[in-house]
Amino acid sequence: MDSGFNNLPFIEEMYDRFKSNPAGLDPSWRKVFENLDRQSETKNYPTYPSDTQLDLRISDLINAYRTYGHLLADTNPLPTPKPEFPLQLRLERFGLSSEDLRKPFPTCGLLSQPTAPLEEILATLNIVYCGKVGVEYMGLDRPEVEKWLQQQIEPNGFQIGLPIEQKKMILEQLNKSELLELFLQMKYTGQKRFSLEGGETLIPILAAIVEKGAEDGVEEFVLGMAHRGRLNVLTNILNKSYATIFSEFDENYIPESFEGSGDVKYHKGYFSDTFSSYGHKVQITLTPNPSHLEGVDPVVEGQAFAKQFKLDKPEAKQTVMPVLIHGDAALSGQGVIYETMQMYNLEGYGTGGTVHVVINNQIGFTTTPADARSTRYCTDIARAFNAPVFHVNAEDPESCVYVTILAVKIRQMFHCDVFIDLISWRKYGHNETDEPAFTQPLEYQIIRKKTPIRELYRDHLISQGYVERSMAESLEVEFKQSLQKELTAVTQKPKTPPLNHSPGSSSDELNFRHFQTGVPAQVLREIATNFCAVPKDFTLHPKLINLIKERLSMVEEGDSARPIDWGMAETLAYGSLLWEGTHVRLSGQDSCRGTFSHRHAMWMDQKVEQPYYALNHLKKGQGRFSVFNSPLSEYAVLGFELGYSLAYPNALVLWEAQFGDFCNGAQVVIDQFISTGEQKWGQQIALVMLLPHGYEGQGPEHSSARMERFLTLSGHNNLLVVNPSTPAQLFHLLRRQVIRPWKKPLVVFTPKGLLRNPACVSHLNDLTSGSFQEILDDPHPGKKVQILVLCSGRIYYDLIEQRSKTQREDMAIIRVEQLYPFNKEKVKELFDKYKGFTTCIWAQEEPNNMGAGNFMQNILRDLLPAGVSFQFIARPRSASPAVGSHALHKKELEKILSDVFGARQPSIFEIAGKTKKT
Ligand SMILES: Cc1ncc(C[n+]2csc(CCOP(=O)(O)OP(=O)(O)O)c2C)c(N)n1
Repeated sequence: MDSGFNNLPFIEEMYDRFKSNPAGLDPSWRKVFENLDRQSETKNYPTYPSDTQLDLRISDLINAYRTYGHLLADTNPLPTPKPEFPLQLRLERFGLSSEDLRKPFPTCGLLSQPTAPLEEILATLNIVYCGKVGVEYMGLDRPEVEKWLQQQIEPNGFQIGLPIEQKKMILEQLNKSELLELFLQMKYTGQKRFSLEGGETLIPILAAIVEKGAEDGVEEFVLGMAHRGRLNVLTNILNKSYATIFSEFDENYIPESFEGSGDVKYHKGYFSDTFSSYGHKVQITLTPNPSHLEGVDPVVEGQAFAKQFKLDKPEAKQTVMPVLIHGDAALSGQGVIYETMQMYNLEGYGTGGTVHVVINNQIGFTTTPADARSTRYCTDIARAFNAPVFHVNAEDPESCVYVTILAVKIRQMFHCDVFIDLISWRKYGHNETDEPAFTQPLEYQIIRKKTPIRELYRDHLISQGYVERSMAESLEVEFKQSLQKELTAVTQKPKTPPLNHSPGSSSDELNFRHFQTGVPAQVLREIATNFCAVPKDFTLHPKLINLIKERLSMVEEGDSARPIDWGMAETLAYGSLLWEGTHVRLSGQDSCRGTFSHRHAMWMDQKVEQPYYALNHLKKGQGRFSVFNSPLSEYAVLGFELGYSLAYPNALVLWEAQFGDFCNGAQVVIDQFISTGEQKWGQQIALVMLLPHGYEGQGPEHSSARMERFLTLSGHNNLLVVNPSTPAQLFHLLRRQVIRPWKKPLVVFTPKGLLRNPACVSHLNDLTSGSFQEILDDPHPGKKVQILVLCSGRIYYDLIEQRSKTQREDMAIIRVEQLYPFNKEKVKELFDKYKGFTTCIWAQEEPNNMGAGNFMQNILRDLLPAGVSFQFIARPRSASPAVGSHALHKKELEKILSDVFGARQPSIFEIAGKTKKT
């Protein structure tokens, strides 16, 4: 940088020129002196007492520039009104005035010489902190970052004199970035692509992340981003071929098999195994994302964390780096970012820092920053997590690359998040067919006259003698020709008919194939013994001492005195999978102990408050068990666990809601990722969701996990929706999730009161053989069955209790354990078994418009033999999922039971009206 550092006569000459003819002076110098003059105008600002030491005042002045210099930085490529000179930087504040400009002052380490004229100190501060980069890094409670960054930038500002090869590389990246957009605009006019134009410097930034990251030990990058610039990133960073992108623009394009029914091209993911220019091998994953902005963020973090966990080495966090690319409006508006960042330093979730890049085009669809946020910067969330932020002018690609190098180093050295706020503009409307001048007429008058960044930079390099115009122009021509060649090849390639394959449509034979998931009694005993062995010198809570004894006796005494309860069956499911070498991870609010105190996967030493995880002490060579109390978030934590599971498909990964009712806080993850990921993106998702569900009089927000919603989302065999009613069923279900070679997301409605219901138990024998059953026949049907009651979950226990009270012999009570996919054949077999029954009831505890009833009744009505009437018995239709009063709750349950047990033979009229005609 031609700064004139340490050159007082030069600065004095510039100041004299400024005084006589400000317009004739280089703008950067003009700014320095304008600021000085404006400072001297300041009145009425508290000053330092006159006897305050000079070096203290200067040191405070320097720190003020380090802290607030960004407020004056020239980071906006669009013309903006000159900012008010910040009070924090006014000379008077430091007991100084323009009279002092030429007087020598201590430099306090800013310059190499011990003293310098005040104007030289100020010129340096302006160049470093008020140039094309504004940096926020002071006061973040990261003194080590402050010191390090000052060492990097204070000698030279944000320019490092990049080698000529690197300058040429930036030019080449800008060429590829802008010319690709121009080419697509020309060939596919009117098709949406969410052009990067105005923010093309993103490509040199991402390339620098990969280059610098690889140099600093990163082997794998996990990226998440929205639609803007995605095609550019796919091709120019992940090396997806231009030909593939062109073929996706073809109006007759039909996705190939692995992509399912597919998604729009600007949502797709990609994986690339490549080399940095220095020959470092790197893997780059761009995670597919839905339209829902920022929803992908926690998924990326979960993937990165799982990859780090798998590496199982101390430097794992340095080896895998998450990178999130945001839009400015989304970054400041979407709460999931806060939830995601809240995890950055947590043992079970922190990935060692994320590099964030903001394509800050200063608009969100048609909404201006003034309407989009209350904060000064779109990045102000960074302050909450002490993350440094570099605001950088997109029209200065070299500064952009330099801040990227610094950002990567900060992440690698200090393990924190860091933001690059790429301040840019957007060439078109929200998409290419949108008219931006409806809402931003003046801004777009300016934007339409803007010179592309590529041209600005090319001309800068030419003017500096780094490249010749003819060479630069021939590079452009060559690239355009190569794009044309690829396009011609695509259009001439004969069309192959798409494979008639839809990945979600696994056959019934596959869906209902049973896997032997039992575990030999001897192994279960060993697991229980080791699990229940309290380490020497460990002080267990007295109640847990009893619980552990009971748990051991459940397995040791076998089928005799003590049956197996829910908590033990769950523990044995995890324990047996760990025993077989599978990694098990469970996370959720208060999941270590379990909200209902049934799990106790972590014991706390009562004297020293140190945790102990017995499931990690089963045997040598076992799988690793991780259990974490999550932050109080649903959206980000479920997204995180989904990402983890995607990156670790052979592990048993479970997310638990505190109550199933709260899972709608994560509805975007459920709707946009879990239930649709396979069909849209060909993802094999093995994640398990544990959702406590059940009507026990706890009111509207502690009763329902909204089973009906999961059933509405079910289609194309995308989900397993299960409501297991016995400990053994849970045991086999969790084991099946790992043992089954193909993966589907598993939604499990889990019990609350049943955890302690003496009727809800299993026996050791139930765990030692067999498999999960989608439908459970009645173990004690009546002698002359007339009425078949089908139900799911905890109401079964109310029904059998009532049956035993009423001693009814005309009923069989069948449990639908797996609601989706529904095993019709098994139900038909039971209809045959109870041939002659006249009434079929679907009984549920949820209101009539909720629960599984509406889903089930359509299926059951189709399957029922002719002449059998059908009744749907539930709580009355309701807006709120459950009543608040316990007394009312009991009355409602009594009504359900009396309806079921008062069920009478239907009239001929009812049969004709309500059953399928044959
Ligand atoms: C969660 C969510 N809400 C609303 C939208 C609709 N939407 C699509 S783009 C957009 C504006 C995004 O602005 P910004 O984040 O600045 O990114 P840009 O498009 O400017 O790159 C909106 C509101 C969405 N996709 N996701």
